[in-house]
Amino acid sequence: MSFWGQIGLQEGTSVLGVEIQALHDYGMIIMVGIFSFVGFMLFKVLVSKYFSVEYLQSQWLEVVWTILPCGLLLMLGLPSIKLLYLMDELELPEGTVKIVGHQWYWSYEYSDSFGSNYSYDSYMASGSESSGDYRLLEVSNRCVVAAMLHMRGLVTSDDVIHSWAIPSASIKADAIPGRINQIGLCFLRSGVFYGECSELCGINHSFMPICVEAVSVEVFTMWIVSNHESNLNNSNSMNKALLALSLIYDVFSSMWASVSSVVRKLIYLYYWWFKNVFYYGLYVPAEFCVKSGWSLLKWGSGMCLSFIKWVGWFLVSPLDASLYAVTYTFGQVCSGIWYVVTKPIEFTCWSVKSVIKGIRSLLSFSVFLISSVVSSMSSFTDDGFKEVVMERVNLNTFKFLWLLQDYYKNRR
Ligand SMILES: [Cu+2]
Repeated sequence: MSFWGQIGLQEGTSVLGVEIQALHDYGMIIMVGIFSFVGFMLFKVLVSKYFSVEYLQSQWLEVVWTILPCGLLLMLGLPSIKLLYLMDELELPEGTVKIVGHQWYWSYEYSDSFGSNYSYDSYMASGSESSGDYRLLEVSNRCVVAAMLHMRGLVTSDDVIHSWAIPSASIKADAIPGRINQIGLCFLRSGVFYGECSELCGINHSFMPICVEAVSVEVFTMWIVSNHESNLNNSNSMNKALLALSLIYDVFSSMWASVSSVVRKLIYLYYWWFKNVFYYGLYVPAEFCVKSGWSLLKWGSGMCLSFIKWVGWFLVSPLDASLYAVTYTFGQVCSGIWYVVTKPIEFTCWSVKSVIKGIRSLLSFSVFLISSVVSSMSSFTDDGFKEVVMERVNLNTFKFLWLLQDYYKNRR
């Protein structure tokens, strides 16, 4: 949460929050640089006494001061666009929290893969200042999520437009009646994070705070399971079996998805290897060598054989053989001329084709280069951090699924 006298943003508490705040710092560095440079030049122009009546144009300078701002704009815009898309990218979340805005409180529902239909309302806690809590920020029931687990929030509203926001996690989603907005909830650590309704929704807009409590996966699972227990006490056994079945189906479908993606990648890798290394690197040159060698051999032996034959013929009837030799040579010369005339056209066609091919590969290479630059620029956290986060999220996912599975196994 924010404190008195705080100038910068709140410290990032979610995976994307860290990236987004780093993007802010990165943008600020570039913009401070631009402001300093432009300010310095302006100051220089105002106080400078140097001038030249002959220095009227410079093409190169114009090219530079067109390209340079374009590059700067790309450097500012591309990481931002990439992060924007990453924020909407939510593939196979482990759990879902439905967040519904009301006039003037929030309600949270946990009914996705947990097998429970648990929901509760979250009002602003009254008299929070006297109990030592944060004024106008503490709530009666907090939204509980698991830290370092891939979760999602579905935000909607019951009446007017509200907005569910946690500034430290860089989350803000409008709660619109009749629409569902999706947000990723992957907090980096356990803790309590505060926010407020961020869309003017009526007279008590200021008094519907948001309070998220991120806990460890073990605690979260225990909490979900205990809610499920209390829920099940009111439902029949048929329901229980259905819920267990749906859970098992979820586990198997996610396992199947990961296995099939790995197999797909392996097949693609094999195809790529076969096509590029085996086919172009080994097969095509070998085929060329064998084919051309064979045809050269055939041609050479054919020529030798016909020459020996011709010599025999010449000894028998020199006139006929000489006449044949002259016509044969003439035919060869004509075909040579034909070859010389048509070959340049063929060569031109071939070179045009190759140039087009070259341009195409150059374009695809530049697209590849730009995309790799974008992907390297949009990630501000180092690879070590990302690896740790991935490892922890994977571990927590397994832990979560295992705990739930264990629970259902013991229940049967
Ligand atoms: Cu509001």
